[in-house]
Amino acid sequence: MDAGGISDLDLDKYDADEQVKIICLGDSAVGKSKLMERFLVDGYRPQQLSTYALTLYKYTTTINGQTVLVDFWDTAGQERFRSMHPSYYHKAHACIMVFDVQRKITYKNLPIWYKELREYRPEIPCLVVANKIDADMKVTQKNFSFAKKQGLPFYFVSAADGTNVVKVFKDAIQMALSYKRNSNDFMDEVMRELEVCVCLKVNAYSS
Ligand SMILES: Nc1nc2c(ncn2[C@@H]2O[C@H](COP(=O)(O)OP(=O)(O)O)[C@@H](O)[C@H]2O)c(=O)[nH]1
Ligand SMILES: [Mg+2]
Repeated sequence: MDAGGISDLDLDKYDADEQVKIICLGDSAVGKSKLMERFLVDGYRPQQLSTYALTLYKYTTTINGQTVLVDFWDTAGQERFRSMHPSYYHKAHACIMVFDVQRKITYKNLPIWYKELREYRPEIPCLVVANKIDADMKVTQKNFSFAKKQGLPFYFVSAADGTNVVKVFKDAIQMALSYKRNSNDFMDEVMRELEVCVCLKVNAYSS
């Protein structure tokens, strides 16, 4: 498997028509892993990839008659350094960005995560998730303006009692799919290769 987790072998193995990669970002202990586990409860097959220090969950679902294989990528501690390895972002189609309503600092750090995300994936859909609302329902009255300012969808959730968890993940899969279908990723790659070729030619002529 390549670093993007996308391979035709996988599509065959899971008999899937399409494959998307969804990543999770946010500070340590905001509940990223719990959220994934909550969504995946029975059907998940975690795979620890030690080289990349992450856990990969494979999930299949049917959307409009098509089998979609979703690779959910979860961190394995690297987020402590407030930065992820580029391979984590590589070919991701959507991002779920999580903070903990009980710890203000995790909300304040969202712009750091968002900036890094946009350096690698300028266009992918990003969903902002306020987790642990079970601890204090009053927080849902509060105004967390980061998502609104950036024009991103926002959800109050609880991995502990399950509030909105399925909704967030289903929305993320839908957004990842429509991004993949409509994006210019493929053309971007072609253009980049062309640019490299042109550069090589220029160099060849100038020497
Ligand atoms: N009360 C409450 N605790 C949660 C919730 N989600 C996660 N936790 C707790 O927060 C801690 C960190 O969760 P974890 O999923 O490991 O966070 P990660 O580091 O972001 O992956 C654990 O002790 C969880 O039990 C939630 O929705 N409500
Ligand atoms: Mg975790």
